[in-house]
Amino acid sequence: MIKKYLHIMCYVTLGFLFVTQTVLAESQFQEIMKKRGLTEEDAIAALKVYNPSGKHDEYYVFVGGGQSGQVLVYGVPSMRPLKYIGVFTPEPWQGYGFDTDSKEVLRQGNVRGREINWGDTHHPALSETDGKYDGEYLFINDKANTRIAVIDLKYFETSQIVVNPIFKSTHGGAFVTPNTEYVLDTCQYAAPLTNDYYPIEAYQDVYRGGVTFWKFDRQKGKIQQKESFSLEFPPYMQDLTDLGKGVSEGWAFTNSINSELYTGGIEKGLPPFEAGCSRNDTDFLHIYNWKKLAQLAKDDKNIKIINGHRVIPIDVAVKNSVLFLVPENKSPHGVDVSPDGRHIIVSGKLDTHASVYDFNKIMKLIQNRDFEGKDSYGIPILDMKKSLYGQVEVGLGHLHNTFGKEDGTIYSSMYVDSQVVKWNYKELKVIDKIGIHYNVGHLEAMEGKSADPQGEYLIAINKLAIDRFLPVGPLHPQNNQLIDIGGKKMKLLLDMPIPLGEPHQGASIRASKIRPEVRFIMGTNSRTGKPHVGKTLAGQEKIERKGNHVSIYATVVRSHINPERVTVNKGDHVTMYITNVERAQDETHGFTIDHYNVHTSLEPGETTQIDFIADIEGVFPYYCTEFCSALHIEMMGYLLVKDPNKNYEWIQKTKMQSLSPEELQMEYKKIRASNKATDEVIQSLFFFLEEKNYTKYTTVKNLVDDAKDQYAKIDLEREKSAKAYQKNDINNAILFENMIWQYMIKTADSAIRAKDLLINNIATPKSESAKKGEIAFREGGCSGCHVIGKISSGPDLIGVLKRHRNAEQWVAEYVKNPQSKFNEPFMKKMIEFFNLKMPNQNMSDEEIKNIVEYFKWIDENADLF
Ligand code: CUK
Ligand code: CUA
Repeated sequence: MIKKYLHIMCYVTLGFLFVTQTVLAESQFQEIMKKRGLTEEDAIAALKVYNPSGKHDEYYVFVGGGQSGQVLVYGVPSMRPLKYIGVFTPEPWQGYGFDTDSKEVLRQGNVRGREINWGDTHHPALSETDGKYDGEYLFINDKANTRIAVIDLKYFETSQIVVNPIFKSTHGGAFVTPNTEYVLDTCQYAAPLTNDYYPIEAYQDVYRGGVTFWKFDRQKGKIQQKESFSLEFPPYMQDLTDLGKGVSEGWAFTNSINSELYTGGIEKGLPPFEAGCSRNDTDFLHIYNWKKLAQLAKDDKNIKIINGHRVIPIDVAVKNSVLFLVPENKSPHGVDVSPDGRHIIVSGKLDTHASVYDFNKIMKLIQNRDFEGKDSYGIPILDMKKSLYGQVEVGLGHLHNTFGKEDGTIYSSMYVDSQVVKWNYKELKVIDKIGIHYNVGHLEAMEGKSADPQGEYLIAINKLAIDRFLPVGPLHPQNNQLIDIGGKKMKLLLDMPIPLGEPHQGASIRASKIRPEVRFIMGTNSRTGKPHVGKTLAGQEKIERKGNHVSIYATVVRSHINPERVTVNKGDHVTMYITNVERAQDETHGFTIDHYNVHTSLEPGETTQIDFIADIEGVFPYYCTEFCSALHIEMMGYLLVKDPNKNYEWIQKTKMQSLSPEELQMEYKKIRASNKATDEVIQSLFFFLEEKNYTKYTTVKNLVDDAKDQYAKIDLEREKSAKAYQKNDINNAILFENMIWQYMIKTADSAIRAKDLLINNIATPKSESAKKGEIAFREGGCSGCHVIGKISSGPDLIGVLKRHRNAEQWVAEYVKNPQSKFNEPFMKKMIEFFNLKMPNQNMSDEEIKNIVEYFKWIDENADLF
């Protein structure tokens, strides 16, 4: 088996098959497997998930971060984490909750005036177009504090938080309608919809559940609270929801766990809540038409206003035939509508059967008004048997479902059995089962809850990790497991520990559908996407005082903060606007003022605002918190807070040594000369790039733009330097020249990267052998003396294959045994010229062969170096 596999590997990766190589690779494989105690299956799993450096994943996965109140983003199949997005919880790396703009978003989540700084994030939902994921927005709920957040996937940042105006607990969110008109969130633990007190005895009469329809405006990227509304439900304790699509578009389905209307009372000696609410054999699946409800909600006569929010009462919904119930097996959890919209699958935590409802049957019963009866709130109840398509015995503790690529395929999680079960909801039969470690909750096949499931991989989002990872104390990480579902049998590929909260649902999307920005338009407020009021360009920096309010308009760029000294009075309100005037990709700066609990992350082009009262006196360094450049540590300044009523006195004691005028002149000349030389290098880089039409290659062009941005800053420094020189202020002239040099280095840095990339773009492709040869050349010691395109401690190697007769063989022999050629007349001259003899690098024949291939590639592309 492994032999066959390795042969295939060699075909794929090398493109050809040398017996010797196979044997070599095979023995290496086996050696590694033996050393690490891996089986063949392990090795295959590793190959399926491994991404070599630089290779991207095929899918993004967003998972609710649980008690971290965040959203975790990782890639599949590698399972490498990419980001934790701060949502309901302050997140210092992103400055979230530590700068004024992000605080504004976070504080939208205050509940009844109270600051809340955490969340319990469960269900991320991607925005949809025709029931398919479009990659524009992500929504996430907070179960603990009844909130929904909007994340703009242009920036991967939270842009809005809304608080539910009537529910005291929600869980069934976020779920979106097939074109993202509404984001649904259902009540979980029933309570009065007003904010008043009612005794628990009033549960049946006054406590209520319901569902909130948050209106989403895609153009604005915001939930419109005024256009949102809710539908009242009995206090059945609604749980999860799914939206109809295809044939069932316009309808929604929400299950519930407490048809008993039980309210616990363990402290009074009554049976606990869990016993009372699972007494009945069935609970209720709520079936309602959101399209018609949205129409009804527009008319004032159909609604009541509670806490300023439009609510459709149960009786109005019943009268208009838009709300029905159907029994479902007791204590259900997930409800999922099939990709074509016809089948509705309900999981039963306490039942080994999964129930498949038939939307067509449900509609027929509704049309014929064929009801089994009414509940105590007057809602018509459909007959369960007549609504069912069928039931399948899947296992114990069935929680959630996700759909596969092939028609009828569904994957379900069995919490108690610790299994993922693959079955067919059309043929009503189980196909395959796989063990999970341990106790799986949600599961997500790629785009598995959309109208367009992709199959391939599945993630089991588990509740317990137990012994899977290195122990880190009694609180264990969570375990997300990657499963290959591309073949006949499911195969476990990889475990990923999640170290920050217990994730619930995951939502995955093909990577090609996500199109994030790499930089902001200069001066953007990332939380609004609009120009920031404090946008400041280089040269516009200033400090303004109005009464006791000091506004600082600052810029940051490699590697300085402008201004570098700010003095304020104790008690001043300080507003600092900071713009990152970089345009280079990934040139983020961070900013903090020590001891003032402020921090922000500034991505290229971004402006953010920081506000604080300078209420403690003293000297407070501020600095850049992101290692942005070689002189990052130097990127700092001082906030000086003085008490205006005090006199500060000190006598200067230290006398600095200074340079003589002659020494100053010498230093000035030196830096000027070095700037001139550096500039020549830059000009030659620009010349090369222009000549090779760099604008044709987007990434190269971005880099050259970055380089030119830096270069453009030099003119101003030159002026300053010249002015200082004229005034005979040589000291400062030198410092300005130094600044010029800094900008030149930054220019050269980007331009060299651009040149390398351009060469890669336009050079003929390297053969596998040449690629290996390049590695051998770099790592084997050759590059210590030889630089391609330049004479350095050794000769330039462009054309080395033309310098000798029978050159390939000659070079091979020479590398193998340099000594053997030292007596050839040409070599004697070379040794004399460089005053060096090439050492034996002990290259293998294979490596030498590859190096010769690399030299051939160099000659083919000689004009590029
Ligand atoms: S609930 Cu967590 S395992 Cu909030 Cu979706 Cu089922
Ligand atoms: Cu900017 Cu470090």
